[in-house]
Amino acid sequence: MTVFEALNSQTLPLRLGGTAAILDRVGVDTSAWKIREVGDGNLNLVFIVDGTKGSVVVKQALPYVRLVGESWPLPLKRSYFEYQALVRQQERDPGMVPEILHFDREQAIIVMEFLTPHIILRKALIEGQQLPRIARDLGLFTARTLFRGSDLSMETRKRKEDLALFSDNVELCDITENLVFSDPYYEATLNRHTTPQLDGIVRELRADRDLKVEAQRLKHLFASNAETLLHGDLHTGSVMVTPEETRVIDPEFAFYGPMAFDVGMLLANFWMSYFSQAGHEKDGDRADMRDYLLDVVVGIWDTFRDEFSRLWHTERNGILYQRTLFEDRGDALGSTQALDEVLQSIWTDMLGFAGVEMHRRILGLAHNADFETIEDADLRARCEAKALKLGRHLAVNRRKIHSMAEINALAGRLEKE
Ligand code: SR1
Ligand code: MG
Repeated sequence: MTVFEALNSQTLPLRLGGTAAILDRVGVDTSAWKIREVGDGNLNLVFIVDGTKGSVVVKQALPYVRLVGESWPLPLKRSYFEYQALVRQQERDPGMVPEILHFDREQAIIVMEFLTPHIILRKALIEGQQLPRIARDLGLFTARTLFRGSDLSMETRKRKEDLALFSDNVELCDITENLVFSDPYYEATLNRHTTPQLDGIVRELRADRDLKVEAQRLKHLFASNAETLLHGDLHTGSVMVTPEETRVIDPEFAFYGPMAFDVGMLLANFWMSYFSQAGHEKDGDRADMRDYLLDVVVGIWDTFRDEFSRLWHTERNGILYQRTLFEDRGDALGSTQALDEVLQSIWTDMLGFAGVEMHRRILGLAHNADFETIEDADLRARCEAKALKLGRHLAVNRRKIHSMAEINALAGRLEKE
């Protein structure tokens, strides 16, 4: 049996220096490799390897949660699901994920293209950068991956095989089920809100019966609606950008779940960025940045809806809403009616998922840098409180919300409070 060994800068060339695809990209002289561990995520080791010819990224899963330590074991197989998800995402929206050069299942290592000069989208937004492509790229990515990984598109046997394959990503689903849908709404041991000024609103939210019922409904949906292959952790830290290019990384939470989950998590992170901007105004007013972020939210949703609709009319070859019931019988209106209903249900659930994501990033274990890097605790609390209020509104009132304009107007009013 092969023994797992966590890489370090000494062992990495020994482990990977015999792999042609890597040597080809980095250069054959392994003694010239410069290796940096740059992982700042919650789970894994990430190295950048620079050689005479070029660079690669080496990602290795650890057998525990890096954020917490060895007391929280986490299986290495998540690396296999990440690899499988990257392969599918590349097929479903070519060019939107990093190229994979090598995968070692036993050592839980994925070697991939080094994206440069890309930076993490969350960092770019904190710096106040406006990326012109992200709304369209992310709207297309979500529509294409979610549609093409579902029963609307896939051949039934292939989809059921995939459903079985990813259903083993249990421990990562378990993290989301607890950290997103349950922990924020009671005094869970892992919770930490870093801002005591929020104690009052946190008490209110945890006593809010309507909110807790919605959070549990959403959890039910997440756990039981195996609709499509999700990225599973699609936040602004899982996107790398330049002004010209957008790439999606880190799908280790991939599994079959509701389409609305990826879209909701993604949009939540833009709304959080919106409320955090006031904490990053040292170098000047961020009014333009706030307008930009609300435009991005509208752009992602509009692009998602339009692309999903296009795929519905052109690629609907799966077992659901089959053509022989509609178009082939001259009833194109029937399929359009079904599409409207599917989109309406994605819209409603997406808002709910966005709401709980906003809560868990402030109240739960895993926070985000948008708020965490605001040093002034009073200011941070004011920013976070606005996000908590919007999150509550989205989760509880999602069935009564009809447009992005309505939500963005509320965000604007909260921002002015
Ligand atoms: C214990 S893992 C905490 C969070 O980090 C990941 O990026 C996911 O968002 C997860 O919920
Ligand atoms: Mg991640």
